[in-house]
Amino acid sequence: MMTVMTPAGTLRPVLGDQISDGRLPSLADLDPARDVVLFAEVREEAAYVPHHRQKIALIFAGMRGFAERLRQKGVRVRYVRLDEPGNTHTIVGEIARAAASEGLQHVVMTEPGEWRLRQALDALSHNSSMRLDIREDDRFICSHGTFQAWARGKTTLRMELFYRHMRQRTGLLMDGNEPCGGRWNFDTENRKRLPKGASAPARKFIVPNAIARQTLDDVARWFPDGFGAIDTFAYATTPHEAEALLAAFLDNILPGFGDYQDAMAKGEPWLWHSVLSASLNLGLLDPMDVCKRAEAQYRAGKAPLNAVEGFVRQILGWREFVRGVYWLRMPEYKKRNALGADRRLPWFYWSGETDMACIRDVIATTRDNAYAHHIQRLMVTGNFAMLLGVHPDPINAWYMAVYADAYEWAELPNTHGMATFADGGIVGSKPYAASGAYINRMSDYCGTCRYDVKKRIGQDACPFNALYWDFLDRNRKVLSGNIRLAMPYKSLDRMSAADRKNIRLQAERWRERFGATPL
Ligand code: FAD
Ligand code: DLZ
Ligand code: SF4
Repeated sequence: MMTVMTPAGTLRPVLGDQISDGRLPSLADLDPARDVVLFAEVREEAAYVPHHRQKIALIFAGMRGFAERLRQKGVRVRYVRLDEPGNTHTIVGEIARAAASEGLQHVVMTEPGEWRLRQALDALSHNSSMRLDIREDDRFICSHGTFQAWARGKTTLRMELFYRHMRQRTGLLMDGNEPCGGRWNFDTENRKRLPKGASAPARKFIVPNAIARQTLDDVARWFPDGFGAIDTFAYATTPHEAEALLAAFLDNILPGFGDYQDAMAKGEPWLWHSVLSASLNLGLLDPMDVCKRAEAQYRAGKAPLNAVEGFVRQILGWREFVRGVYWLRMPEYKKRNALGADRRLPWFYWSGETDMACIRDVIATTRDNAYAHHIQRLMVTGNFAMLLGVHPDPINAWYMAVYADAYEWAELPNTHGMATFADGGIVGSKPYAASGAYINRMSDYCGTCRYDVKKRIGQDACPFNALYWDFLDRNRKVLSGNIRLAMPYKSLDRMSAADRKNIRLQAERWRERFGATPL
């Protein structure tokens, strides 16, 4: 009797930030009759930095929900829980284990978002007999090839020029060959301080579904001492929930997005921000769809151009740009430390125990919500770590750990490039260094702070002030030639030698006091 051999199927691992029903390149040609889709909760991913518990729960709930939806479609799913006996606790270990036990030699997956995992997968492919096909992640608007072609021959990479290029390529917010409204950028209209008494619009939050609730219980049990509150979890874990958040944002919040984009207010974690980064980065939302729907609000007269352009620039511009820079410059990019920073990160970044009202508020929302908005990340925690001279590694580890949206392709260029200037000017043309005056201008923090924002020296002086001038003084060799810093260096040079010495001593006292000691 003749036996008919069906060709072996394919193992299709799906990573925790690949929760994209119907849009994942590695599942495009899935054969439900023969293929196996693999999900693996593993300690290596969950613990290579001490992730916020909401971030772990978000990813595991996203994976569990996606696995369930695939099963309901008749797909064979192998789901490895964190507590499953035999779990090797690495992605590559679980791929090898699944391939062996399912008898599958062909593995197809979508490229990972982080360099270290790409390296591990390449090593697996070289060291085993299995055939590993890694497909490009087309859930971004700009492909690797398009970014490389744009960057070729350029000595500096500037987001603004990349963004204009992408507007032209995609036709987003274009009227023919011209940008809508005759301008590419409405930033100057987007720097308003929040008026007294004004409060942010009401926003929609997600009540965790059954899978998310079970996952939150598991994560609370598995990571009892992990960072961050867990019972305040309100993230979308399914495409349906993310769609509800997006729709509510477009209707109720987008119209005011531009005006207060740079503002900060005590006890107001969200203001007019979209809080969609975790959904976008998990794969629940498609960035091009989000941009097109924001544009449609403008075209329908439901949101002003400064708001829509500001929002589209964040996604089409910044999000795609930082990813492009990451893949263009890794692995060398991560080793950069242009300012020779060498200090420890103060413990209050984890505990929130500080008298600095601005930092205390940002750490509070970070712990409660695994979220802080961009200006808080950039001008409060990022700026302060840079002024102190904290080494880039602990800063990166902190940003990777504490935010629900943190993946290295987005986190590293923002931290190394924008917040700390560790990359020496690849992402930004100057460090975003600022004294307390900036925070006072853009927020209501200083009014309730125990420190005096107007003072530079003394125990009750705002620590940002002496640290700011000391930062400029210490880094004179690298920074004083930067034309965009000409004004502050002029002010510094007008100070007497005694003033500069006092600033240096005061800055050193702050470093000691905050535990920013040499590594
Ligand atoms: P909104 O203000 O509503 O902006 C809309 C969307 O634009 C965001 O959802 C996000 O997808 C995108 N976006 C905006 N700014 C940026 C940016 N600079 N880079 C990339 N995308 C952007 N963003 C991450 O997604 N992951 C990170 O790990 C991350 N780490 C950061 C670290 C530092 C030090 C800094 C300064 C910024 C970091 N950002 C990161 C960028 C930005 O702060 C967050 O994307 C934003 O705060 C998310 O909140 P939101 O969704 O309300 O954004
Ligand atoms: C962040 C994360 C965590 C905490 N846990 C897992 C996991 O257990 N399994 C998994 O497949 N992915 C996880 N992730 C997401 C990965 O770290 C992410 O896919 C890579 O960093 C690439 O962006
Ligand atoms: Fe922050 Fe200084 Fe203002 Fe206090 S006085 S809130 S430390 S900027």
